[in-house]
Amino acid sequence: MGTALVYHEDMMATRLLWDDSECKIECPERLAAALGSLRQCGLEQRCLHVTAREASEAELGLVHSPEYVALVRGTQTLGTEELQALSRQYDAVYFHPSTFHCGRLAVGAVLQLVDAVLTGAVHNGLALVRPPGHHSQRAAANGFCVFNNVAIAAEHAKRKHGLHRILIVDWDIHHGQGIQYIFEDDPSVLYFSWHRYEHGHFWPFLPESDADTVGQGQGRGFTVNLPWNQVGMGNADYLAAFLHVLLPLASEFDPELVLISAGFDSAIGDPEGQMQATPECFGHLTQLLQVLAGGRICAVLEGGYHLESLAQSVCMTVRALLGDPVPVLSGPMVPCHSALESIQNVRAAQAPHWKSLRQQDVAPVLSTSTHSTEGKPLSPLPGDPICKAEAEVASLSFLLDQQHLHPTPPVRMAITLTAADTTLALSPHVLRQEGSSPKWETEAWARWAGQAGESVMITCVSVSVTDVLSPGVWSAHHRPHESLAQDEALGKLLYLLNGILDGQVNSGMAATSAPAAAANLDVAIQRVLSLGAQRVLCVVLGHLDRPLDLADDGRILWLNIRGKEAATVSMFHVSMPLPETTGGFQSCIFGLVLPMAYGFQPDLVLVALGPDHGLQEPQAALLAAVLRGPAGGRVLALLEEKSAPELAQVLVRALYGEAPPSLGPFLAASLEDRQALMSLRAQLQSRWEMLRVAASESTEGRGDS
Ligand code: Q9C
Ligand code: ZN
Repeated sequence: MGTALVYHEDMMATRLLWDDSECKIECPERLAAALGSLRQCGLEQRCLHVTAREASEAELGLVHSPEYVALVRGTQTLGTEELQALSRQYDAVYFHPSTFHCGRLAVGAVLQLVDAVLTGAVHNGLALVRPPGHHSQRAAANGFCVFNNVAIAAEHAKRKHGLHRILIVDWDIHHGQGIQYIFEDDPSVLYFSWHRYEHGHFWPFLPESDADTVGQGQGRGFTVNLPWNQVGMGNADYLAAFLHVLLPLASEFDPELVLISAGFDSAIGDPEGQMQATPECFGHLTQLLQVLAGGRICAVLEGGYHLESLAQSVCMTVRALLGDPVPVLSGPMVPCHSALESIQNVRAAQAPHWKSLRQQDVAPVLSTSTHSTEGKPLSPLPGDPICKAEAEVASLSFLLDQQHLHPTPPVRMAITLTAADTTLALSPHVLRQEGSSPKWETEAWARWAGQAGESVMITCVSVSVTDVLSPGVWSAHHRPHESLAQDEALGKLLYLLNGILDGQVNSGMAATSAPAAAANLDVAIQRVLSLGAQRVLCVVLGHLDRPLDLADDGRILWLNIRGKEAATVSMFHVSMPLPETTGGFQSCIFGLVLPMAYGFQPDLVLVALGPDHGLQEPQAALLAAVLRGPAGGRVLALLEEKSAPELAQVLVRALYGEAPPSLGPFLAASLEDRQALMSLRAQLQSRWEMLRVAASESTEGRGDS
């Protein structure tokens, strides 16, 4: 099991044979650049290679008319003049004598990828293909596209594999109107596309690309268009679109397969898109999609015309597919006014068709005053920690710079376990950490936890990470399973924290005894701060008290998912009830936890499961999986040693990068859970702008991000 890379070098053959400034950007070097970068990053070598085959004409016929297929077949023997004359019959298309061969290879590549994923040969994969497909229609080439690779794949998944629900995510910067037309009345295919639109002034200039086109007949609500009306959309805008539009609908739809029309002309530097999203963004988008369909994702190249940006974005996508951590998202996590208007409009247009939107605070179209006045923030802002981080020379920035040079830690996941947890089956890639911090240090921290004595803490902060962690100490040897003393568990926890902040280990899970859980969390927070972390996100489930002496200075964002009621103690101390239904849980995660987590841009995420955490295993897995995003995968989970081994198992798998299991059938959120989310959003969105789902006066006039 792994990630498939489907490709055939023949797909470099098709190219423009005459002068055409519009078409010349769709060139063979695109594939060479993407493949070259994958090799250079060592990613290509980690994929399972599948050589593309030519699709049969019957397979092309799943979507295209026989006459159109025959016409394209006929181009193989045409001369340049005739090819050019035929190309002029279509909008932004060129034919080459190899077009039919390449087009069949492109379709065949995607079919092989779908077969590999749906037979369980691989988890997921990427097809690097030319020509692209999403503009192609039943009987027409369009926008560099000849055959509709992704649409044929969806039809194939229905017919050959009996699938009933397929999600197509089209993150290319152009509207895939071809896919939209093919499935507009089909409720078994949910088509989501964002695209540069500029109120209809951008190619392909179609009114049906706007947010109010939602599909027809049985397919109403299964076409989702998010038009961008300005250029310059960036990471925060794309992330907001996923969190507030795509993910709620897609979770409710509950797809069996996700197809990505993966065009990278939506990335920074692209001459067509003129957008600002950085390559990492596509890794994060991929990671988020992995919570759907059990991680069965087939990504298919569409556009992308800035060779370096394309190549880097492809690498980030493949890293996420492989389960590697993705580098943190850069830039201000504030969606721009125009993006929020678009998000607001598509939510309003789709609300009649989706429970997950209907039950939320969907503002009316083009409302300019949606900012709620109920529930004002209870405390003033304690200074913007993000600006502070930029101004200070943090000791952690040195560590993080080092990690930039070696972005993937040698150990992806390490766990400290006690005798109680021996039933946990370990992947060969998950390390059972035997190392412990020095006895004197552990004892000092244990004393500190007992007394909260500051003098002890000062002694400890002078210890450098390298003193504590020497290379080669991470070993997979099993030790005799005697029960661990509390100090020993703390020593291991400290050692693991050092490993994570030092870049040796990406994520970890530490066992703690129930009585020591709160104290250990307290020590972990102080230790991370003493090592120079600027921001630590604590996601606490169940009853675990927030340390009384913890300063509310913006360095800790404390999210307690357990509270009897939704409460904003401060902008950095929030409590919310654990929703009762799948739909309620999903909107809590996508609509509240993730927007705040990404907006905070933490150096580390601590997840602590206290007593009565109330999480079912699939919920715990989803939470752990998505919390890998905001801090580049640096997550430490604290688990009570008496926890069910099944819970430990799903957490390890999720933190390791495996796709979480499905939450089960969608059940709409209760009225109470809906109201809790709305009230928290209203109280928090002035500070946490990623929570916004609608444009408001306070962001009006803000330029491109
Ligand atoms: N400056 C794909 O990305 N030209 N096709 C638009 C606007 C056509 C794009 C001109 C762009 C086709 C797959
Ligand atoms: Zn495109």
